Amino acid sequence: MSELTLIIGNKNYSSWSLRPWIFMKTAGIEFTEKRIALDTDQTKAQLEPYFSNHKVPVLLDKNRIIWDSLAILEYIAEKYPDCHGWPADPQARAVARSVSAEIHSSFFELREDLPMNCRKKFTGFSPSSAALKDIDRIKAVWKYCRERFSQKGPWLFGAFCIADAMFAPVVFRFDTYGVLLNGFEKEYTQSMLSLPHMVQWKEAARQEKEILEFAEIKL
Ligand SMILES: N[C@@H](CCC(=O)N[C@@H](CS)C(=O)NCC(=O)O)C(=O)O
Repeated sequence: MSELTLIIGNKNYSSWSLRPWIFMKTAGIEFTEKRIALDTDQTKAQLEPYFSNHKVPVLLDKNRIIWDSLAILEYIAEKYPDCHGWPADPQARAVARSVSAEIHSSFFELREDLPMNCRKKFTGFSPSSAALKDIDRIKAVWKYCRERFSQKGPWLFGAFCIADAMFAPVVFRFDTYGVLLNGFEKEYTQSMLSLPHMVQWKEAARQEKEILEFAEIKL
């Protein structure tokens, strides 16, 4: 058994869980996965031991408990210096940290209006003007990174790094709600959706039976 355990929520809905999961899978870091279904009568008690305010994801490393997706990713980058958590170039790294912090602390309208729901596919969904502002900012962030730092690969900073993992749930959201994308935005989302582990996550999401009504948008 691996020394690391990653506690995640429902794959269909838990956007925050996807971030460390996809990064660790893509980096080839072994871990045991423990899924706790959210919003059930048992969820609170099941998450009680981890001091995470009853939220996922949580990483367990022997007697250490690390919660919050970005903190987990930082911990992994430090524990495995060769996993390419952050770009090697200091300027690229500073921007990668900035955009990761931004996606972590912003875009509330997008989260509210376009909840992650991997197994759904909407046609004719119109984001609110507030959500559109978030979407436009995300596209601008991708453009900024890609124009400056992505000479050596399809990802925001060339090689896949924590910043890409932070944006992975947004890619599922854009796909689910049919957000209009151009040129490099389409290429970037296509690269992300084609990652074998993204395909695997979505397939597992499809197998899940739970329905969280608050995350189901009715057109
Ligand atoms: N900032 C935290 C947010 C974690 C979070 O809100 N997780 C959601 C699932 S995606 C959760 O556990 N919700 C359960 C609840 O709030 O009861 C992180 O990045 O890990």
